[in-house]
Amino acid sequence: MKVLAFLVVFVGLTYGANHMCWSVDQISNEVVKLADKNKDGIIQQSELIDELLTDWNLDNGTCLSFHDFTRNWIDNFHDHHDTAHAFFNNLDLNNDKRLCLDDISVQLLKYDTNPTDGQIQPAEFNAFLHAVHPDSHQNGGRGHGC
Ligand SMILES: [Ca+2]
Ligand SMILES: [Ca+2]
Repeated sequence: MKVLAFLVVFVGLTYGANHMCWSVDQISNEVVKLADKNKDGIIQQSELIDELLTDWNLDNGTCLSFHDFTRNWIDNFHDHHDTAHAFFNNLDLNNDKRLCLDDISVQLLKYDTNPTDGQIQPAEFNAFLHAVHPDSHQNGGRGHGC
């Protein structure tokens, strides 16, 4: 039994996974639900900033530390720590262990194509998440172990 537990942990650490077995699609839906405060089905940039400022403890109003990002991401979306870690690294383009609003906006804006309106439609966020989330290419977007 101990060996099995070890293997489960090891596989989780190696390949990443989600404690709730949420797929990348489910995580994407939950992010939109959480951020879309005015319930119009679209994430406005102001909503994204509000979400990160109010609830995720942005440092000086501009950047999230590695710890704050991963803690909030895991609390809200149930990824394993190593998955959240890998996700953070994918987003942290300049590798300074901080995730700043500019980093996030620049990457999200690439997916603002459907329509291009300065807002994030659910399909756009989904495309973004599939591009940057470590589980998107594993086990149908569920990571291993699900
Ligand atoms: Ca909205
Ligand atoms: Ca858009």
